[in-house]
Amino acid sequence: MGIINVLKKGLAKTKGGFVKKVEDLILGKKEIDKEALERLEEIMIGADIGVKTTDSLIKRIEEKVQRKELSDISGLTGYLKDEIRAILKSPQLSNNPPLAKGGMEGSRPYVIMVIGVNGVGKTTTIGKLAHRYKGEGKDVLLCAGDTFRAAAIEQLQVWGSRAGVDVIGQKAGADPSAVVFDACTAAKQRGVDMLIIDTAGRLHTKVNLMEELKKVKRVIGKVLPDAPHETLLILDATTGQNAISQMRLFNEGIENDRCRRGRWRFDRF
Ligand SMILES: Nc1nc2c(ncn2[C@@H]2O[C@H](COP(=O)(O)OP(=O)(O)OP(=O)(O)O)[C@@H](O)[C@H]2O)c(=O)[nH]1
Ligand SMILES: [Mg+2]
Repeated sequence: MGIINVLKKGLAKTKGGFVKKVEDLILGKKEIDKEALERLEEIMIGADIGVKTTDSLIKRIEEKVQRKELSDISGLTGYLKDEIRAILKSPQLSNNPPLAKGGMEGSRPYVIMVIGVNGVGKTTTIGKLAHRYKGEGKDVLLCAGDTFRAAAIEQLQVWGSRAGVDVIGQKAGADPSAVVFDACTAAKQRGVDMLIIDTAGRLHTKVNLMEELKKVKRVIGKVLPDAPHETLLILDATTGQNAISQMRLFNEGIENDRCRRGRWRFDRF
C-alpha cells in the first residue's frame, strides 16, 4: 500500500464518520420512516455511540415522530445535535476526573506518553486530546514517536494541524528515543503546558519492542525528570480478556508503578 493510501486509511473512519453518514441519510430520504431509523441505528452503533445510548435515542425519535413533533428528516440533525450535546453535558460525563492526575499546574510541560498495540486508536486519541486541551487554552506540543509505521508521522501531522498544534518529528525510520529527546527538549525550551508523545503500536508480548518503549520512557525522564506524568494505554473497546494481559505486560514492560498499586482508570474520549 502506498504512503498516501496508508495515510488515507488511518484517517478514513474519522473523516467519513458520523456527521457525514447522517447527512447522506438525510439527502437520500424525505421522511423518518422505519428504514431511515434502522440506518440511523446502524450509523450510531458504527460511530461508537453505544447500544444503550443508541437505543434510547432511537426510541425518543420514534416517540417524537409518533407525536408528529418530528416528521421532516431535515430536522433530524438538529435534534440529534441537541440530544448528544445534552448527553455530553450530563453530570455523569462532565464530572469525569481530569486526565492529568496531579493537576497540570505543578508540572510544566506535563508529559503524556501514549502506548498500546497496533491500530487501537493511539494517534486518533492524541488528535482528540490535542484538540481538547488546545480548546482549554493550553499550549500543546505533539511528538511523532512512531517512526516505524509508514505514514505515521504524516498522520500525526494532520491531527496536529487540525488541532492547531505543532508536531516535533524526524524522518521515518529514525530512532524513536532520538525523536522523543528532541521533543522533550523543544517542549522545555518553548515552555509549553503539555507534550503528548505518540509511539509505534507494538505487541505486548514482544520483549524487544517493550525494551524500546522502556528506553523511550527513560529518555523522557532524562530531559524532564518527573516525566512522563501520565502514560495512557489505549485499548480497543472490543478487546475481551486480552485487555488484562495487554495492561499487565505494558505496565511491566515500561516498569510503571501504577499497575503494581492496583490502580486502573478508564477514560473515554
Ligand atoms: N470506531 C472507532 N474507530 C477508531 C477510533 N479511534 C481510532 N479509530 C480508527 O482506527 C484506525 C486506527 O487508528 P489509529 O489512531 O491510527 O490507531 P493507532 O493505535 O495509532 O495505530 P498504529 O499507530 O498503527 O498502532 C483508524 O482508521 C481510526 O480512524 C474510535 O474510537 N472508534
Ligand atoms: Mg498511530
